[in-house]
Amino acid sequence: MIVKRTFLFLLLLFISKAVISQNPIIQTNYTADPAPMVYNDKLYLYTSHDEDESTWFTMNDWRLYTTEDMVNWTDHGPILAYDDFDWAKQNAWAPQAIQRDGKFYMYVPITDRDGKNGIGVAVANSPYGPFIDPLGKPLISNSNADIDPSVIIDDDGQAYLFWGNPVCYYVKLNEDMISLKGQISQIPNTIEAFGKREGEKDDRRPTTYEEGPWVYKRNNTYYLFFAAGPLPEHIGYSTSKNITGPYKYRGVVMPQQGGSFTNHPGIVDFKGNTYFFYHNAALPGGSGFTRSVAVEELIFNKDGSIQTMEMTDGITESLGTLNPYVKNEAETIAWSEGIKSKESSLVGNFIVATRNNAYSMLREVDFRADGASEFTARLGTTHNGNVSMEIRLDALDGKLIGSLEVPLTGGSDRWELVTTTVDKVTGVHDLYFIFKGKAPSEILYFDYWSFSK
Ligand code: FUB
Repeated sequence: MIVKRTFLFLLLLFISKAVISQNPIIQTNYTADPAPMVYNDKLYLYTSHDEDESTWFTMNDWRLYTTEDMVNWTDHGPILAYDDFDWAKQNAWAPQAIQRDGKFYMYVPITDRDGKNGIGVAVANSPYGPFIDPLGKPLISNSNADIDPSVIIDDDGQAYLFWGNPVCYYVKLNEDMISLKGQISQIPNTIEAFGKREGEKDDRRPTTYEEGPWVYKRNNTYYLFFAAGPLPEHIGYSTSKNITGPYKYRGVVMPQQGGSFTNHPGIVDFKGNTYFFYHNAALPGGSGFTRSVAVEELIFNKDGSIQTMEMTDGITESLGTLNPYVKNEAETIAWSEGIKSKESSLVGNFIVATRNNAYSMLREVDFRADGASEFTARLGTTHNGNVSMEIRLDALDGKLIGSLEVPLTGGSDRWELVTTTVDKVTGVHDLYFIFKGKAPSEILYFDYWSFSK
């Protein structure tokens, strides 16, 4: 009997965990144009940012998210904005960042004060910034095709920048990463390199190449991923034995899906796997101008070709566990609903619960064998009474281990530390914070939390 019950419990646990969707990976803001970078065993994901309720590309800044396990993501907020560049007017579009000799370089497309597209570069001593513009002018100001930079440092140390819509340009970078070495060239826009475009007569776009190039190297083969037309975009790829080509078109990586008329590839190796980041319109309120970033594992065939993939629930297996006995930021989230992220000079990044029963969830939290019995959180509300937070395990209606009343602090610039006892919890669990309050918006602010024994 006990064995049967244990089996049923484990089966239920397995089923409830198996259906958890992880895509889109960011639910607290609209994000697009994912640019992953790995540094010191951590994955840094730089994104562009669609403002809420955008009906055009209303994009003012670039955001950063990090993960160590591919399911729990920490929001570091906006780390660079177009107005950090003196010469910029608007359009903080698709970025990419790279590390060289302990410095971090972000390449970003921007429209300048004369309405001309260009590519700027910003430098920092840390992947979190602050990033500053060392040039005071665009690094690339070649043509109106100057968007969507992709940077790679080859094994011989030579850095290359690729970019462009509706053609793909490239240039070598000097070791300083902020100046060009030699002439700008173009990957010939041939059907052999990029495949024939179907269903659209546009003399400037004879091939499927549209925009968003991303160059990735594996086993001495260069893969040129790109957003491909006609609209809505799909993702295609071409390969070459030389970084500058000639490239040969190899087919579709991801078909047209997801409700956004653009898509954008970002590829990285991390902890033994290769990940393919992209965007779609999957969040509530999503559209071609309110997009959201998602990720899949990229699978190579034995011959180096790539298996075409669908947009799925994403990476549902964590690559590690999360330690609840250290300070954890409230903006570290595996999944959430009704939550927005914000930032202030006082506490940095924090989250806001925007409605009753909004929640955030973390995956694979390891309470270990000796277990936790206390929970502490830094939070606050502007509402008097009846604002609370529940702590549950493994499901939204899973075991309630504790709850706390949220103190009236009077604003997101005023915070209190609150400690409550919780039912003893041991082992590895998904952890749910569920926020209760009757106010129409912004029911509470939440900065960080930890458990203790
Ligand atoms: O996000 C703005 C633009 O849309 C990007 O630069 C393109 O790649 C497309 O995603």
